[in-house]
Amino acid sequence: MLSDLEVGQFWTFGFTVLRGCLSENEVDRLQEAHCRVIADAPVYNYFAENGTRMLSPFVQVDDAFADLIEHPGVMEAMRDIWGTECLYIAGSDMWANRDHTPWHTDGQPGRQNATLKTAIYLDEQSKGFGSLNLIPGSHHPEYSAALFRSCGYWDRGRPRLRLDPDAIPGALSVQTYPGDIVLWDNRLWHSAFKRKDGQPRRTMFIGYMPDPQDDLLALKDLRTTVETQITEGQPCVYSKEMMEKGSPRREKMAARLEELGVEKVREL
Ligand SMILES: O=C(O)CCC(=O)C(=O)O
Repeated sequence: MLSDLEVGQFWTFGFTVLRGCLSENEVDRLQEAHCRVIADAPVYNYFAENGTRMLSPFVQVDDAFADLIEHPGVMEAMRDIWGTECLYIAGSDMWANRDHTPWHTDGQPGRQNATLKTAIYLDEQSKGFGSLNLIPGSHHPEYSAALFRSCGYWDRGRPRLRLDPDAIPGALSVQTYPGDIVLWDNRLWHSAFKRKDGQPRRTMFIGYMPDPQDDLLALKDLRTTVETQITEGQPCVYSKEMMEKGSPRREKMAARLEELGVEKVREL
């Protein structure tokens, strides 16, 4: 359970690190599955042609990945922070990343509603070795918009910063070890750079939104966010197999999405 101070820090700074959230067995299982699956994942040449591989969505490919969605440690932390359940929004991506990911925020700078990501790493990550870099507090809409208006530009429709990537005031490199999970509001401005040892960043990201309850604007945002993830490659939030193999927690989350009027939650 997160302490009151940890919850307060999340609201203030926009992230928390769940240390040792995954057991050694869970990490081993993920490493094995990642190794097996990433070798055949599509090459992703968005930034450069250097062999980055990325699979999105990835959770349906192996039970080890799908089990991350409702991991009890993650669910509990989100509940501690929001006072309500958080819901999987069908966004997931897995990488062997050999590129710099420049400073950016996910979506429009200054947006109001939070979306969350868990970041799961298979190696130790630190400054110079592929860590997630964050500007603490930059998820607050006014801060985010001010940063972009004063120091930003659009790159092929995506918001970036014109600042020296290595010298942004207040930026933090989040050191993690296998088993740690970073839970963060992905309105935060963030980046990650190549590892100095030439190895790829072996990472997995999964997206959530807090249950909107009776907030009609948040509800519309949730529906739109999930529906934009539904494509030919992912016709439903949960595949038939995922529903068959999932725990009661998965059934509960799927049923709640349906209750909220989200379409194409499960394969019939
Ligand atoms: O490349 C990375 O590791 C950072 C990931 C990221 O930017 C994102 O998930 O939006």
